[in-house]
Amino acid sequence: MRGKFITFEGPEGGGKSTQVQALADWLRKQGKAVVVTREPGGTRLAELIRGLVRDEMDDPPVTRCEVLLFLASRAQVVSQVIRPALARGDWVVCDRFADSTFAYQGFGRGIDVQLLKNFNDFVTEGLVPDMTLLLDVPPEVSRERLAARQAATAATGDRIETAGEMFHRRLREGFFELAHAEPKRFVVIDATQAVEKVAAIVQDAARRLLG
Ligand code: Z5A
Repeated sequence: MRGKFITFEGPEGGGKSTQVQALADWLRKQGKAVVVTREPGGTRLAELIRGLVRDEMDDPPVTRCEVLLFLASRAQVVSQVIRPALARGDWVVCDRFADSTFAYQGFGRGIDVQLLKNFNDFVTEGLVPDMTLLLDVPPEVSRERLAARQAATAATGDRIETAGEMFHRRLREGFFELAHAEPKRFVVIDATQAVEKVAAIVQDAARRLLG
């Protein structure tokens, strides 16, 4: 029997990486084999692409190039990691997927969302998550969390994190619009709550897939 495919989405600093690990641990306790992956990334080539889209460089990718890099990464991880895992019956938990392209490159950067959906269908061959957990935080909370993390790790914000305020507002609205259009797939979670509270809501949602 095919496994289930769960994605986490939302603005930066919403706690996706934290909740991906917590959900994977919980699913394993329920007896599921779980594969954790992320976008961009998840295979050797896709991780190289991740470096390219996140780096500060003298000649950063133009928007159309950025779209194609994210899609190229997705083609790799879908065919080499996600589809084989689902075919084995494993559950796949993925940190970002196609909705990030629609929100960031579509609503954020202004590329036609329908065009992005067509490209996305090409690279995923129609693969759609069984459930998408949208961890919503307003831009102020996102900024505070990233600043705290940067202070703790001496890291600097990447090219997308440092995009302007309006960009971050548009992409948050974009995520809401995507969720509104597919209420059966999306679960929208107020991710300003404590980590444990968010994890409990995520588990309740996943219980529905466990049947
Ligand atoms: N991107 C795109 O443009 N198009 C695409 O198609 C795709 C992606 C697939 C990926 O970067 C970038 O690529 C991303 C979108 C773009 N844009 N940026 N920038 P990434 O994967 O490195 O970054 P991210 O996905 O935005 O994740 P993040 O910044 O690491 O945040 P997060 O994973 O959502 O949160 P976290 O790492 O779990 O937590 C962040 C901090 O907050 C950390 O210190 C936690 O301890 C803390 N935290 C977490 N939860 C809480 C709660 N509940 N309360 C308080 N503090 C918390």
